[in-house]
Amino acid sequence: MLNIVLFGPPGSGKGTQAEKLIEKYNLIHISTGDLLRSEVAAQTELGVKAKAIMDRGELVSDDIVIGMIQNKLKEHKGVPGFIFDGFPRTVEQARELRNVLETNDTIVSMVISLQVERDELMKRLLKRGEESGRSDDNEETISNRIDVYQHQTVPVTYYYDKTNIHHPIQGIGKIDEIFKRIVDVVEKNK
Ligand code: B4P
Repeated sequence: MLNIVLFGPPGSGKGTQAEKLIEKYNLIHISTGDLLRSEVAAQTELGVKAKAIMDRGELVSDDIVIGMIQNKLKEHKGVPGFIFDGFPRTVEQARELRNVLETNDTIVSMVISLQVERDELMKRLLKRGEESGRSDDNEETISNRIDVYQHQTVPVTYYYDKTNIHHPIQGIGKIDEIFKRIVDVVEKNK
């Protein structure tokens, strides 16, 4: 199986590049952000709780997110692989991902980490906020999301640095150029 973790700060292009990768490699897309937003839209008990957390730019609890991942993996047996977009975001989530994949006799094949600096992230997400009206794409929440990323999510890179599957990629430039950089890494390492 080809299991790719797409990693990077909010607004680094994970969702954008995931769409292109699933088409090229026929993978199943698992975006924890999208899964949480559908719970919010359906106004489930989980969605109501998650919305308040997401609107502050904080992370939803590991238990909830890991449960969602386990359900998705169960739904899709015998597929060529998965793209994990926005997951793992904590070291605990990274450990659990490893365990749950191991139970399914597979592993994370590679972690592709998009590198984009803070000013560019702010610019992109403020623009998306104007266009999509996403309630967490406002200046205060974006700034907190980036801080949360620095404190809680960057340690995940140290976790993967101990392996040889972590590939940092320059995430600034045209979307197709960045996609080409990612495909080069996937082709060399799959
Ligand atoms: P996510 O939905 O994962 O949101 P995100 O980090 O903003 O990334 P996204 O994929 O949407 O943006 P992208 O970079 O593609 O998370 C939202 C919230 O859900 C979190 O804050 C948290 O509360 C919760 N959550 C999600 N997963 C969780 C987890 N595992 N644990 C706990 N909580 C969790 O794109 C951004 C914009 O940039 C787009 O408008 C795009 O068009 C543009 N763009 C992309 N590439 C570009 C380029 N090269 N140049 C210019 N613009 C570009």
